[in-house]
Amino acid sequence: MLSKIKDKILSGQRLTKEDALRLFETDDIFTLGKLASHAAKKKNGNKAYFIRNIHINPTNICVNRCKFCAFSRSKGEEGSYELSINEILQKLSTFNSSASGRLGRLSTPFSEVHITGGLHPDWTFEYYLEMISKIKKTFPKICIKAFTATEIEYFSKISGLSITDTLLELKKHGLDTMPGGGAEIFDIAVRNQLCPEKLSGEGWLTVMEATHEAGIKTNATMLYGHVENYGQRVDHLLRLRELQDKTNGFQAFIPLAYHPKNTEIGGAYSSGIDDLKTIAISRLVLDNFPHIKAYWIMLGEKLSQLALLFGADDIDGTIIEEKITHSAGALSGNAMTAEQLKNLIKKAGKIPVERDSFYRELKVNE
Ligand code: V47
Repeated sequence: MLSKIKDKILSGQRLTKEDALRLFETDDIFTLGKLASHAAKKKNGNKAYFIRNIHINPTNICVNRCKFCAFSRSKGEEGSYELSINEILQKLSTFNSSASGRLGRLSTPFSEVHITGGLHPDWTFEYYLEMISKIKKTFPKICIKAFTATEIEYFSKISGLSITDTLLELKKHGLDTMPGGGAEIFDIAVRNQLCPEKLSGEGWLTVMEATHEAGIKTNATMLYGHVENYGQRVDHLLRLRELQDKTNGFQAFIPLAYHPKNTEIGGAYSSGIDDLKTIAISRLVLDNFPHIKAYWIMLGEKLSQLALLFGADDIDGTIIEEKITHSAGALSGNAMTAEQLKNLIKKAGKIPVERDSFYRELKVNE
């Protein structure tokens, strides 16, 4: 019975760790969906957001070898790649031009480029600064959402700058916002099992705190469905909620469904019920996050549409080229047009709102 939790939600009270655990253990998915929808409506009405964006992964060469990652390669390994700055600019201009864009007129122009990649052993911090400043110079209207907290910590190491100075340099060269990747699961035992070389959970939170203090908005993620238990998911959510109380710098939370193909830990895809549950509970627990994103690349086009009825108010964007999830056996496509995204949202009974990287509304399709 969820009646006590239901009363709390309807009266706007904050959920506890025990409440969150209880919600993960319930089979009453319809009640969960209704409650999360109620919470989502209180925040964003009947609106669901999307963005015209493109993902770019400058390299898959990485000094870390996270056991859930099928994308990374060592230097010189078969399948490793590095993009030059000119190649990145070329990709952006190809996809940004309505004449030659793979998806034609409907997908252009982009308002955001999302950039993340491996921790390259040889690239310098100056190379990354040059990368974003050249992108900004060539495409001044495109917001640059780039680099995870893990990359920021790596840049700080290779440059010898403090985390804050690293962030301020990036900001000066054109960084607008940051994605939420690299969070995985904060719990130390799980992290040691999955990615022992990676920045710790505390480290990730510390970098995000500094990022928010530097005036840069970010997202947050949680990779679920591998070896973690519900308690460790709840711990992750509560740690994010605590930091958001302090900084208010997170824009969206994105639960990332683990994909098992070509990874060292293997295992199975998450179930649709677990995906919907995790979206709904995220919406209910993270009462201080403005947005919950159903990332259609990982959930699939159809389940992300359904997630809009389970507390999500954002389905990400056009994407165009996705490598991280597709290396691990994504079942979704690589790109959707703005028209397709709008259609998914409309058919879920929501109002499609095209947004920019800061959730400023560019076009509301009543
Ligand atoms: O940090 C890696 C995850 C993340 C796998 O902020 C995997 O708007 C599933 O963070 N199965 C990168 N997930 C993606 C990411 C992201 C995506 C979309 C939007 C935003 C945003 C952020 O992907 C990594 C890692 O947590 N990941 N391998 C895998 N096998």
